[in-house]
Amino acid sequence: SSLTCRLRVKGMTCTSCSTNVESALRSVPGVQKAIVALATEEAEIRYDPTIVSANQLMETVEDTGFEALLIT
Ligand code: 9UX
Repeated sequence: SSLTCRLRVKGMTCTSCSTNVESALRSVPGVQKAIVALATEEAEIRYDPTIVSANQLMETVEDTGFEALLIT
């Protein structure tokens, strides 16, 4: 199964920042797809909700040093 959530990621200043957040999200078990856009400060993540929760995805972003807010 899969769900998609969008997060606002605050504090990214260069493309390495967004790449680092993307890599962190993609390394989480249950994440099927993660795209992080620097310009819009948005992350779109497709994930298996039986394995990982949106809250855990937000914690993953925050562990990389950025603030995460749930959009949808
Ligand atoms: Mo860019 Mo971001 O030099 O944590 S990687 S500022």
